[in-house]
Amino acid sequence: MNISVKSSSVLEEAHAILDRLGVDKSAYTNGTMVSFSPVTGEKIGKLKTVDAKGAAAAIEQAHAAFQAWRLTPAPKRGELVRLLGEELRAAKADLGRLVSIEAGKIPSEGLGEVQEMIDICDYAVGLSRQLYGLTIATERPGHRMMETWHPLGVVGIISAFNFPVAVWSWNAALALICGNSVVWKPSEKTPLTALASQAILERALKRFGDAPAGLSQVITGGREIGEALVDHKNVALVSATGSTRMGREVGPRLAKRFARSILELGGNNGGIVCPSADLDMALRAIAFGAMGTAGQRCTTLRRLFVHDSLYEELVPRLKKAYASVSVGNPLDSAALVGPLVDKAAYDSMQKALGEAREHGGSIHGGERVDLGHPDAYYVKPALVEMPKHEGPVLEETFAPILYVMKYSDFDAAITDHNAVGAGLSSSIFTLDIREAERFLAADGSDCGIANVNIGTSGAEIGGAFGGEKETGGGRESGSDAWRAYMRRATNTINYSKALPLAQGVSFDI
Ligand code: UN1
Repeated sequence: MNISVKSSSVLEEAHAILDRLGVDKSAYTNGTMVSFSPVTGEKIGKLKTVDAKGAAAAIEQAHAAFQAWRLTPAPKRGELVRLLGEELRAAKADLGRLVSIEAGKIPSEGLGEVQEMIDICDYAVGLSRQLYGLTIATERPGHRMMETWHPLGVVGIISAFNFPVAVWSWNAALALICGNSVVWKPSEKTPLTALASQAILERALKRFGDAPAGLSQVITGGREIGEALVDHKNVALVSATGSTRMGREVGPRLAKRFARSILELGGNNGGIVCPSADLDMALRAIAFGAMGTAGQRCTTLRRLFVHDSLYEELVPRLKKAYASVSVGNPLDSAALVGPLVDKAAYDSMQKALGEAREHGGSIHGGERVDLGHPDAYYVKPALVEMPKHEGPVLEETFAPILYVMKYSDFDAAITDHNAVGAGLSSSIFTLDIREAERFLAADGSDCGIANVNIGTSGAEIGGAFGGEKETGGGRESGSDAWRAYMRRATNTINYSKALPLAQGVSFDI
C-alpha cells in the first residue's frame, strides 16, 4: 500500500539534503528555472541560470584551469578523484535519496547510481598511473619511436535526467585524471542533483588544496548553454547523452569545427530467448531490464524475441510478473516501479501503445496509476504482444513498454534484432554455446553491448559503455574509453649521428 507524501515534504526533504551537502540556498530558491519531483509532481527548486555569455565565461575560466591542470602529474590528479570517491561514499545516502526525489528512482537504484559514481572514481584513480602509450619498432637505426598521451582541453558534458549524476561522474572522473577541465550542463529536469554533485566535488577540491579555480563547473540553464558548449572554440570534446535527435544536432556542429564528440544516444535494446534458455533466470532478467527504472534507462529492454517452442510458457509468466509488479511512490513504499519523469513521457508512451494497437498488438498494462498526485505520472508497465517486428517496435519510446514477438528461425531473429536504428545493448538467453557465440560474433548482435544470460541494462563501469549506429558510436567509462579524453602524439627520436629518411627516400643537399 502506498501512503502519499504531504505536498510540501518532498521539497523540504530535498532542501534539507542540499543544505547538508553544502549547496548555497540562493542557487535553488530564487531563480527562474523550475525543477519538479516526478514523485509528486511538485516544484522543488527555482534555479539560477546562466545565459550563453555566462556559459562562455565558465568555459574560458575552465580553459585557464586546464592550462595549469595539464601540468599536474597524472597520479596527483588521481588523488583529487580519490578524494571525490571518499566524499561520494560519505554522501551516498543523501545523494541517492536526492536522485530518488528528482529522477523518481526507487531507493536501491538511486543508491546504485551513486555506487556507480564511486566505482568510476576508484577505476579512474588506478588509471591515473596507467595512461600508457606504446613504444614502437622503427625502421631506422639509432631511432626510437613512441607515443605520448597528453591532456586534451575543456571537456563539455551534457547529461540526461535518467542518470542525472552517474553519467557526469563517468566523464568527469576520466576527464580530470586525463588532465582536462570540465564544464557540465545537466538536464533541465534534474538540476538539483547536479548542484549536489558539484558541492561534493568542491569538498574534494578543498581537501586537495591547490587545484586551479574553475577546474570543474556546473552551469544550469536551457538549450543556449548547450549550444555554447558545442560551439565554443575552447571546448575540445563534448560528451553528450540524450536523444538521437539531440545527437543529430550536436554531432555535425562539433564536426564542423573539428572538435571531438562522445555521443551516447538512444537505445532500442533487444533480447532473444532461445529454446534452451533457463526460463527462471530469463524471466528475472527480462523483468528488471524492461520494468526497472520505469523503462527509462537507455539500456532498457524494449524488444523481446521468444522462440515459438517456449512462447506459450514464457509469455503467461511474463504477463503475471507485469500484472503483479508494484508501482508506487519510491520515497515511501517498497514499490519496484516509480514514476515516469513527466507528462510528456506519459503522452509518448500512450501514443506508442496506440500505434502498437493499430499494428495488431495485444497490450497488457500501460494504464496510469493514480496515487493522488495529478501532476505525477505513474503507469503500469506494458507488455505488448506484437504479430510483427514493425511500427512503434522500431522506435525507442522512453517508457516501460516491452514488445514481445515470436520467432522460429534464429537467423531471422538476429536479422530483426539488428533491424532498428539504435545499437546500444542486447542480450541472448541460451544454454547452447553455438547460439551464444553466434550472437557475439561479427554476424551476430550489432550493438556496443552484447550479453549472454543477463539483461541489457545494468552494465558495470569496467567495460566501455556505448553503442553503434544511431546510438552515436561513443564509448565512456571503462576499458580504453579514457583515450577519447586525451590527445596522442607520436614521437620519433633520432639518437644517431645520421639522418636516414624513412621509406628509403634520399634528399642530399
Ligand atoms: C543510461 O541509461 O543513460 O547500464 C546509462 C546501465 C547503467 C547506465 C545506464 N549502468 O543500465
